[in-house]
Amino acid sequence: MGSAEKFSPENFVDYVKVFVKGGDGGDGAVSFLREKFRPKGGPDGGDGGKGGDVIFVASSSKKTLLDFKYKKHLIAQNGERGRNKKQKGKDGEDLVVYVPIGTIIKDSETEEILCDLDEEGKSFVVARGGRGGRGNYHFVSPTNQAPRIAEKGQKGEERWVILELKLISDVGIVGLPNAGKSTLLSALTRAKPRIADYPFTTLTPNLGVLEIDDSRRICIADIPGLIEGAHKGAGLGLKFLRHIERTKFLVFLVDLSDKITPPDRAFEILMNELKNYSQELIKKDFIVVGNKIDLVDENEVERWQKFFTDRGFKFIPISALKKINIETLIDALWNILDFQKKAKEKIQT
Ligand SMILES: Nc1nc2c(ncn2[C@@H]2O[C@H](COP(=O)(O)OP(=O)(O)OP(=O)(O)O)[C@@H](O)[C@H]2O)c(=O)[nH]1
Ligand SMILES: [Mg+2]
Repeated sequence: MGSAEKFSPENFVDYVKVFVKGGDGGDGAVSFLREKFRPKGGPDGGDGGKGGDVIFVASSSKKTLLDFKYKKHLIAQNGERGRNKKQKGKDGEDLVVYVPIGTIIKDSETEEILCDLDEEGKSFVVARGGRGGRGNYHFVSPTNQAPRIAEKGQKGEERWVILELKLISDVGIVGLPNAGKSTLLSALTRAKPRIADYPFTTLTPNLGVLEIDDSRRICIADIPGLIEGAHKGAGLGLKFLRHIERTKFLVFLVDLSDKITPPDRAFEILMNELKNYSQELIKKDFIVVGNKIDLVDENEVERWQKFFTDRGFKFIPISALKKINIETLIDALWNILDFQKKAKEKIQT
């Protein structure tokens, strides 16, 4: 999976409102057979074609909803009208629209979730095309052998819908700016996010896949740094938290070498910001990972180890840059996912 960072922030579109309309059905035709020796031939007006559907399909080839920033009207083709000799009009073509995996489609008025396109290839007909009208030959009756009526095509369905992208990943990394989230993502996966020693290097979420072996893969999301007051819009705000809503658990990454915002304070800020975004987020399982152990002495690491474990949290000290203790972290990530999976299976059986 590539990094989404090649997109500039304006291009990382994860929320749009679009108008969808199925094609109108074609009208049925009014027509009469005209032949040389049968001046009064019967009615032969064909049926109208069906209007095309608008269909959303989840595809890994799409990373954002950018396509819809400027193209907000998605309208399928109309069916053609019926013709003489009982010929049916051509059906309108379906409009197939590709969206990133993880796109949720909501009715814009009720906000009701219509569909969650959370898997490659999953599709949803969001607006059906109208039926074609019947041609006049259907309306022959004992009292009317030459009907001059035909049915109108049915209008295609239309509505405004909201497309909301919520990335699908197993683990979400949250931390203050500069904690080393992107460095950790690049240590664990083949993703190549931008890394630098200034805050807000990451402006859009990055995804990477940790391949432990052929049968064990973990999808990890690195999101932009959070700061105190993010819920009031400080920094990049909290909007990117939507991309960790669907993760199975969180990694709180704290910088053990940070003297200005020490790990306990960093942890408190992160918890508080998450809580302000949604109560659901803080119900997720999490572990605390202490980064940059290469910059602090052992006593300091032990002190933080004790601090977090005393509070009942799992704590793993690492250096993302120097790749120290990364294997331990990978084992922990896998074990938690495995444990969650088994617990879930137990509930279901
Ligand atoms: N010494 C040391 N430096 C590290 C370590 N991990 C990350 N860094 C450095 O810390 C700085 C910030 O790293 P990033 O990975 O960009 O941090 P981030 O959390 O993604 O930052 P934002 O995207 O701005 O939120 C970079 O200069 C990294 O090289 C580490 O384990 N040890
Ligand atoms: Mg980053």
